[in-house]
Amino acid sequence: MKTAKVVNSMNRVNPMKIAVASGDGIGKEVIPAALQVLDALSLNIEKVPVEIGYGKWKRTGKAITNDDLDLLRSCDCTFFGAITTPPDPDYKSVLVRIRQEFDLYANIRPVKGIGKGKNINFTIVRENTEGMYSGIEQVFPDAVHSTRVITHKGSERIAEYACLLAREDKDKEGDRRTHPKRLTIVHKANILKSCNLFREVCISVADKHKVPWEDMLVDATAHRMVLDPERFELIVTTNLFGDILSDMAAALIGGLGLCASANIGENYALFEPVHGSAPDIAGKGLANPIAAILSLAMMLKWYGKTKESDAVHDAVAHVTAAGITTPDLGGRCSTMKVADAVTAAIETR
Ligand code: GGG
Repeated sequence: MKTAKVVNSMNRVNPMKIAVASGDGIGKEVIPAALQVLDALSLNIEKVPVEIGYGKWKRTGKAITNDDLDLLRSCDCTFFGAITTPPDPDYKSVLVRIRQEFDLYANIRPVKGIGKGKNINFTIVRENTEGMYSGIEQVFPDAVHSTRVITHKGSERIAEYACLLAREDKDKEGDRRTHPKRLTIVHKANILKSCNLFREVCISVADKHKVPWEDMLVDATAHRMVLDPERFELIVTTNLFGDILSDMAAALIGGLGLCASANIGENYALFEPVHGSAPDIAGKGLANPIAAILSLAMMLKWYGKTKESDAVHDAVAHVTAAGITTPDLGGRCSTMKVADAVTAAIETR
């Protein structure tokens, strides 16, 4: 089996080319804010705008087209904002479609407190292409069957990715990591046979890589994450469980406005804030741009620009510590004021 790379190591000759899909609602505010931060790094990056989402659906009847997918494909990766779900019974999630089309099987969601919950620091590795989001659904007159698909291959490659992450990065004291992180394998194997397969495959991959592991039922994980979130280092889990646990984890560190994510495949990746389009605050300059800015940092790291990625992280930590925050974190600053402060911190450092 081909092993995934934590950092993209494709040998590229041309400058980096990214598709920029702001999407809907606050996506249209946080993505330009993050791009301003990107510009401050003076990198040679081509940006290709791609319109997808509810706005496009209202205008054209389609939220995403094959031409849009080709445009995304013509770039190294996609920087994505947020999407509103159109009121259409036949609608298929744009994000699920992109994840499946590009086989973006690993959804990486770091949970790191930078103000509230500052000792919380773990990563959720969520399987991203199967599970409850397999897209296999049968609608009967009085019932709907949604098929949960867990495969050996899908479980093996997400476990392999998690084991790579277990040895990556620095430890809590900022030193080079000598011991791998402890992997928590989250499942519901006492009830679901599909979870039994997931659990067994994850254990055998962790043993192969000598990564210390524990396994935990998803309900117990939710309970312990609220009581003692600092105990977690790295979680690997299935699609729906990872979706739910990561939103809960976000609440422990100050909210979705801080949570970045990467959707990684063998040859392509998409980076996006975990939050949605938040129509209630859209257009008011209230949206927190930090999740989008940290997603940008994940993109730079994936591309191999580690120094620039670290600079973005440092600037965000500096600005947040200075109390320059949007109202969701108790501040009074607008989206662009926070982005301006992060830009200035990068320029002066
Ligand atoms: N940035 C994540 C996001 O936009 N989430 C909203 C979402 O999941 N929408 C469902 C869809 O893909 O239509």
